[in-house]
Amino acid sequence: MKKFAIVAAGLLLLAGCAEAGTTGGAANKNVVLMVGVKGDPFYISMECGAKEKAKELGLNLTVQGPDKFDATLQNPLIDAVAASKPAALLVAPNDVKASATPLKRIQDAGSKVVLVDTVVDDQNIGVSRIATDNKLGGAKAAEALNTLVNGASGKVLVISTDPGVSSVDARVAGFEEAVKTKYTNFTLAAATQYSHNSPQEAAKIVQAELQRNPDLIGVFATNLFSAQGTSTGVRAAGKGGQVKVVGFDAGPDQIKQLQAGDVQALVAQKPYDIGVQGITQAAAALGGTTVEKQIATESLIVTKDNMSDPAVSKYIYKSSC
Ligand code: T6T
Repeated sequence: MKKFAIVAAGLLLLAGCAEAGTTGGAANKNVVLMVGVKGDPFYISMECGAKEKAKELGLNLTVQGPDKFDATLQNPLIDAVAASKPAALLVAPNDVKASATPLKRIQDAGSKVVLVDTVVDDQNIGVSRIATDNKLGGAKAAEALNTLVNGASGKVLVISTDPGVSSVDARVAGFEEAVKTKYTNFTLAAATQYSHNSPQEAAKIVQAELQRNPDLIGVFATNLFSAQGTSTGVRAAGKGGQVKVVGFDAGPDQIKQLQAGDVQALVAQKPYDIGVQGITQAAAALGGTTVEKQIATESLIVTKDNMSDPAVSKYIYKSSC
């Protein structure tokens, strides 16, 4: 019995080595998480989940990311990671098209690629794709905005980051579709405006739009930085609380803005869960077990009323693990 247990443990150990791939006979347990941009509480929270799971599975995780959400900055980092031949790469690509080439290169070189948060158009890239159901999140934002204005008719505006970012593009699509089909009381004041992920730019955009359309009743800002800037801009224009703001994400500063009444609803994602799933799927790919091709994670609406509920507050993003 004891002998059998020792043999079984030995086999498990070998299976463990095979799981993480091998380089030069030694087990390669190196996994890299390439985030969309450094210092963003969304990605920090994802990193926390990934770290926790990697520790549990005995994988070595390192985290990298560009200083700006920009494929011309992220792509060379992906190539540099490829040179270190990690067993797996978890990556939030900066652009649906421009990120594809370096990702194909690292995948062809043998690293398992798992897309987290954002994707590329090329369906051959990535053994698994894990992201919030962003289209649904956009529809939830439209519903929240409609609730905030009590179903009133009026002009609304969408402020996003950059076209070509899969996550925010899907949120815009979900919001616009909901406006077209369900919340027909809303009229889009203008085409979607792009802040290039800069809060300052988002603040400028909304202030300029309020000059052009003083009767604007609401704004949907599609991610953390555009939402922070939009809320600041609405307040600076003297319309805080009057023009309703719904923002995506739930960073610590966004929660302060919710408390202050500068934003009325947030669509919080579950980045920690995305990180856990990212590592889980990478380990499955390395171990040759079943990999889930596509995983859609949930989002929830956070307001001043529910933000202190532990079932909600546990999803507020972290600025460190
Ligand atoms: O909204 C998240 C992420 O989902 C998106 O892809 C990029 O922006 C954030 O990181 C928030 O800043």
